[in-house]
Amino acid sequence: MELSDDQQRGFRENGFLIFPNLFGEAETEALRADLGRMRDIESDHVVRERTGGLRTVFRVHENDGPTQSEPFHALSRSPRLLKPATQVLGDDDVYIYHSKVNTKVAIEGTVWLWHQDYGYWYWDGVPTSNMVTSMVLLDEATELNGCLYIVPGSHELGRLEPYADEETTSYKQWTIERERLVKVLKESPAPVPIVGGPGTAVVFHANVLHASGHNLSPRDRWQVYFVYNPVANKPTEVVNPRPDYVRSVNFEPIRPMDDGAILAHAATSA
Ligand SMILES: O=C(O)CCC(=O)C(=O)O
Repeated sequence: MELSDDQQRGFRENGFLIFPNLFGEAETEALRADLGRMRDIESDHVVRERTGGLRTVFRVHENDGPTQSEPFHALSRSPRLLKPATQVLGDDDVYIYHSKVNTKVAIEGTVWLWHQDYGYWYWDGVPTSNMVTSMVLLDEATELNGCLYIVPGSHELGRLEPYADEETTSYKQWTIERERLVKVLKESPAPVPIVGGPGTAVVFHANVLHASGHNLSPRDRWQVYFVYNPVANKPTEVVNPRPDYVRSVNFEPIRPMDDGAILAHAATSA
């Protein structure tokens, strides 16, 4: 799937692109079914809310480890995600830096504070912000169920220094000091809600400011995220690196799989 010149310009200007219904119903159902299998796994790869509901399952893009998944492995290498990502990165040799499913469960699912991903990936030793995240909605995302919000053009702000918030939720989050955030948000275009049906996807730059609210609805909001990083931009060594399940050390460039691979692998893993 080649991006048009208009789409490429849109990405450069806004820092993100939305692809409505990029994946079909059978594909998102197969992915959801496999996530159902993973939800009871006890591992540091799996994070729960303080109330016990599932929050995040990390490292779903590999074929090994406690959260391995054939359908998610195939999705991460789908030409529909990989081609746009490599196009906007300007590099065909990319590896997967990080992946996760955020299952913001009905009523319990909590906030993701405003942040830029490169804010803390910089501390992982990644030299530049030339990285992108591709996110796919696995069920319907609405404003009520805590959809993602993206601030258009915020990648142009460069990296805003974050701090760690260890209070707000069960998971340590990097966010931006309140006064600075208020100023940036007042001076920026209104945040865009990433809403839509299952299979809708978005690709966004690592310096894009984004966040999401609490799930106030009676329905879960499941979304999967894959971060693509050029091999040429792999991290330098840092003291106390974060674990591999959040910052992969598999720097092997990935190659696109067949476009039918999600369904083919769902059938074999069923
Ligand atoms: O799933 C969400 O609502 C936001 C997740 C997010 O921003 C992140 O993991 O960096």
